[in-house]
Amino acid sequence: MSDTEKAGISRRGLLGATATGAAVLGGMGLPRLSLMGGAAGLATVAGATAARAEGGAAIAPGQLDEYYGFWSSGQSGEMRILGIPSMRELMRVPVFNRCSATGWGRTNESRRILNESNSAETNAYLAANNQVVHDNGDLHHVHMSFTEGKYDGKYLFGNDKANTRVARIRCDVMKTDKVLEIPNAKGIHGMRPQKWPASNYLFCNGEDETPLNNDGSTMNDPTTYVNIFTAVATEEFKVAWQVMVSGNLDNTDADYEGKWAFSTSYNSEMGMTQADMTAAEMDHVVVFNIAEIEAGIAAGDFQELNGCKIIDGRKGSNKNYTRYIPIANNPHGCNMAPDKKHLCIGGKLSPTVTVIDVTKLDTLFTSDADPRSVVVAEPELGLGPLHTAFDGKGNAFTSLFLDSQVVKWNIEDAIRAYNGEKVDPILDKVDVQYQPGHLKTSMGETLDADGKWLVCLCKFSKDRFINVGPLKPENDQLIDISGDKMVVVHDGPNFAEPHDAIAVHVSKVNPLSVWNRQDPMWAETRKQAEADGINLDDWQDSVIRDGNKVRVYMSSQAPTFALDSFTVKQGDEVTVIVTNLDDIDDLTHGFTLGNHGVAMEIGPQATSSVTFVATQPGVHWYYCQWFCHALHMEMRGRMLVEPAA
Ligand code: CUK
Ligand code: CUA
Ligand code: CA
Repeated sequence: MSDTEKAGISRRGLLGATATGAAVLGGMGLPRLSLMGGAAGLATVAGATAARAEGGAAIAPGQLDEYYGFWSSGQSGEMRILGIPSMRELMRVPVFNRCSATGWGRTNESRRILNESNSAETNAYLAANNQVVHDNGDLHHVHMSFTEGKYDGKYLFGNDKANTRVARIRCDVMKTDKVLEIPNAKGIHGMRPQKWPASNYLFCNGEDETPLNNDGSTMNDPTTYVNIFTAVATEEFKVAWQVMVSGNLDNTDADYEGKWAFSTSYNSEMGMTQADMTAAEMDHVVVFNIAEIEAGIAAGDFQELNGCKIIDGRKGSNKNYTRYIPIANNPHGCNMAPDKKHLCIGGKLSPTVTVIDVTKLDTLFTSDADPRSVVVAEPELGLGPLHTAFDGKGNAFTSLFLDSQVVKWNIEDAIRAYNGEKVDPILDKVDVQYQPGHLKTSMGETLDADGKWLVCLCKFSKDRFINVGPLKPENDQLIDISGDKMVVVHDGPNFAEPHDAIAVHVSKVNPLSVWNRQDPMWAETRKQAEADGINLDDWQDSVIRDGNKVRVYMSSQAPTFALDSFTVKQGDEVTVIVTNLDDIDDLTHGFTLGNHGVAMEIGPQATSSVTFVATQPGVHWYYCQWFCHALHMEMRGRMLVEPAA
């Protein structure tokens, strides 16, 4: 038994003996505080509510937030977690991006997830361009899974408009566990989980039109172009079915009965230039009839392409799969109210929001009713209405991009006005800074909408912050909507570029603090270890040679790696597998190998691995890059690369 091994075991014994860990860690290394303790946690949440009642968004040091804010990050490709109302950024979860800190996109475990569903074309493209994964993503929308119209705290989902993918994030560990490249569609934009009875489907809009067989045989004839709406089965994370539609698809939402999905289209013209895309007076909302589509699939009324079943839901297909409701030119947002009845479509180029009564939609499938007969209100709210959010009390909040305002309006009043009564549905307007896109209310896209907070994601921060150069931050503003008047209480600068966010009450989410050793994330790695005769759950300090492949197993425990050196030969393909045997809160280690572009996070009780070819003879130090202990600087070792003969 080596000295390090002895040290490791005794240290583990010491930590294991103290269930709380905090006191021991404080004595050994850095002082650590547990702020999450049951009674203390509840007290601080109550404190946050008190602060709001006083009209401020301030959360004092040591106080906890009442809501998780799950933020998209647009072209940054990640998901971010903020606290609401403090607007403090708490965590970044890499999804479609590569991450220097955690090794997402570099570790074997993350590459398996990122590449699992790649098409043959994507793999050929990556190989030809010396890429192992796509380096970017454009994550516009984050939504949580539902059970019976309420958040169930199980998964979060995100879209990648850039590379036609969707991803699933596990809420127990806040890590991405599935990435799916969607065949046949192009540019997944709008994305929503089904709300009722549960999120069995994830609905995904293909925004960009292409020929269905996009192999170059026809390119310049837009009449051969189609757009594809996809339902992904959320547990298997595979395409369940697809629908071919007329016009492109922008944003989407689902109802509270599990009957419908809806998508806005700004290019019903199938224009290939901006002038052509805005030429028609009316575009449309597509209504998808879920039961009819499922029946059509079961009856075999589909064509199969790239492993997906595609139903024809285009205009004039004379089937009951879809209906098209005309909406003024170039609509954008698509938001279902928690009253279970009203769907709000943002007019964008029209100053109106169109309100559709979804309980009337059956008539469009069972009679020749005018598709516009389901429109029950169309209030004129201001310039550039994009997205709408709800307070659960019958009021709606719409972002006005061109007016740089949020408008609060009452849905029932808008319906009365549409029916000719003299009533102004607009209750309040507040200036925001500047040009807002999405806005989200606390719990507002669920039956638990509580009308406390509104987050308004402004596309520009114009004059709000000191100048940081030509590239400016966006501005996520927090608005108190608990009273009659909306009050802007916080400016939150943010990096490129949140499109959407959700505010989820802390009672709905309960992440782990320590990984489960049997987590499926590293099941493949565990299989290899078993084949190599290694027990990943115990202290490991083994180097296994398998031809020119070398597998280096080392566990870690603050502040040591099981191996303080290992030797390989120049040209070897080396896989380093690190298991963090520390099993206490917040004790993450890392593994960074100097001059090799290799770094990864290894959370408490996690296993991570990374593979590289050792091309450079000589001495190379590796170290733990997560400050974990008073002796963290000393948590390092050497890789010795013997020159090739
Ligand atoms: S979209 Cu960006 S502001 Cu992608 Cu939901 Cu409307
Ligand atoms: Cu382990 Cu720093
Ligand atoms: Ca249009």
